[in-house]
Amino acid sequence: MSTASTIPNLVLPKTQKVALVATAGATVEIKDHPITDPEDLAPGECLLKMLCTGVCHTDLHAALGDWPVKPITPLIGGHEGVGEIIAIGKNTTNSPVQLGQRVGVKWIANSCYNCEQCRKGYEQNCHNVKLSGYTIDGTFSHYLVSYVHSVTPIPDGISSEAAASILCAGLTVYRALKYSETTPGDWVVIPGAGGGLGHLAVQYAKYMGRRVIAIDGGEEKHKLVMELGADYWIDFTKSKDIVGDIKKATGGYGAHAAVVTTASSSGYTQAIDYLRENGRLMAVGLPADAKLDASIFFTVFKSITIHGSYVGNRQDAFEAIAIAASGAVKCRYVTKKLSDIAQVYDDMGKGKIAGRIVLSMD
Ligand code: 8ID
Ligand code: ZN
Repeated sequence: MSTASTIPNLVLPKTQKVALVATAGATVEIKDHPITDPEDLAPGECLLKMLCTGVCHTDLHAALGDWPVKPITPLIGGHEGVGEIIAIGKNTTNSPVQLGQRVGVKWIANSCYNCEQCRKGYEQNCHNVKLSGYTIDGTFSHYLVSYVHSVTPIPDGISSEAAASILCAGLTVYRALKYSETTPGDWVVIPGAGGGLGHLAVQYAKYMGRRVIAIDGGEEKHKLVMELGADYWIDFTKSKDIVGDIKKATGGYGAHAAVVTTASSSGYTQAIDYLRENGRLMAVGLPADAKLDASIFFTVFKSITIHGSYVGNRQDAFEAIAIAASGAVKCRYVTKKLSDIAQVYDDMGKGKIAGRIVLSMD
């Protein structure tokens, strides 16, 4: 009989604190929760001692239960966390990660790697997918079960706090830019540029040599995106003509791509109008219950592509983390405690957060 392997002298407390939402729309609360016994880990599973986790707007959608696909309840949210592997399930073979290693947990907690979508590299669209903090327990916890074949190794040279939000926000916008079919010098519009995803999108886009038109609201976000290298700023709360502003910035032709990272449908408005011919609308932000209002005539007439871009696969995560670890992309975050989460959700719902909030598990 084989047993689980653990780090030396592992002693686990009886319970842990987690941030839990009892039913959709209920206030998030800090509760005691059991910790999985390493002997109960299935082959391929590992137990992580969490170090920190980012808070994504998706976690707020999950807590509110406002999407057409519903999360489990009671829900432990969170899907951009970094932890240390403290146990690996018995009979686990060919583990690419080791005890004591620092790894990241993504929204895509695990894929089967055998279905048609996985075989094609679309692990995020796996028919048997497990979603962190949505269909299984997430990173708003001190101890978490994860999967050795799906976690993302965190390289030395990047802190856990700096790496956390790359695992969702960074990876997602990195992939959207990768598939935007733009080339260096091309103009990319980023509605939501001052938010968690958006401020990383500005940086990945600049790293890839694109010119960036950042759209968001308020002076704090204006200052942030200009510091991060945006070439042009539009305040959506003030502009009377966003299409006109974008045409002006791009010599009259419009932008080559838009990576829409807002949580509100208003960020999608007019994208078809401000893209130039053969432009790409990369749909990333996930407003609840909204329809994309696009002119069919101009979508066809201008040969526009509308591309839904959903997080990314393991390779996208490796690439996004490697770029961040090189120092080229830096998450702008403020560190808070897990117990601050209700306030974080409140601020997020009001659009008050520039960059990201990362919760420390200390
Ligand atoms: O795989 C995916 N596609 C994916 C992955 C992760 C997150 C999608 N998301 C989704 C989230 O569920 C959410 O709907 O992306 C959206 C943005 O997530 P976030 O970056 O974590 O949210 P945020 O930090 O609140 O930033 C949103 C920004 O949008 C601005 C806000 O001011 C904020 O800075 N904004 C809004 I609300 N309306 C805007 C508008 N009309 C706008 N900016 C420009 N124009
Ligand atoms: Zn996310």
